[in-house]
Amino acid sequence: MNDQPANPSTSSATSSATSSGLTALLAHLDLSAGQLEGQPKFERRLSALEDIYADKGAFQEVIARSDPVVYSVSSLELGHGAGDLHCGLGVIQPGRVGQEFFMTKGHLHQWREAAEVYIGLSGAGLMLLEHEHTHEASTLPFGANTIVYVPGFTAHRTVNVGTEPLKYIGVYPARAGHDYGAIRARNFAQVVFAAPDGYRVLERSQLVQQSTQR
Ligand code: S6P
Ligand code: ZN
Repeated sequence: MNDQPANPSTSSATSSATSSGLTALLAHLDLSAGQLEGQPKFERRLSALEDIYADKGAFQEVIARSDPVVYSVSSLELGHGAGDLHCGLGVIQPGRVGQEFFMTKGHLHQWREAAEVYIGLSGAGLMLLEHEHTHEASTLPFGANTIVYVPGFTAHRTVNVGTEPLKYIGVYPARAGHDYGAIRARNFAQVVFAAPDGYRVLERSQLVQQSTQR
């Protein structure tokens, strides 16, 4: 699977949506298959996500047994012009690596100004947000019947804290692109752990201190 989703947009490109005619603008959601019918879908398996988990021992234990699909995204990318939008249907499976839940890799947009709207369809999750410059971090509830607006310059990661698949749609500028590099280097400042009553959110710096004090 390609680590870096395609970003074919340029501000001078013409919109393929308008050039292919208005009849081509309808897409059907197959929610049970987690697929936008007739559109491409990629799957991210656990083996591609080692960097994001704090407990490397727990990661090795899970991966020794199997390499499950953690999440998939089926994308609708009709136009590539400066004003066009893309969207993706994301499905994060329920599961854990040690005390951490299945979650997305997380990214900033290559075009930093690009915002995104996340629309929760089903399941129970969280959205981790972190501003690239101010480093303000926030973890918002996200799932069925919620919408999260992700502003520009804000890294975002989605976490499934429930027992069923977390399904959502993200809508973003066609030219947004993905930048995984900055997040890979330092990871998100907030970490979500399973707790008897659901989950708790910790600062990663707290986590490092705790493990070095042991
Ligand atoms: C794209 C949008 C989503 C994510 C998807 C997977 O801007 O935010 O479609 O690509 O949730 O997350 P990630 O971090 O692996 O791209
Ligand atoms: Zn995004």
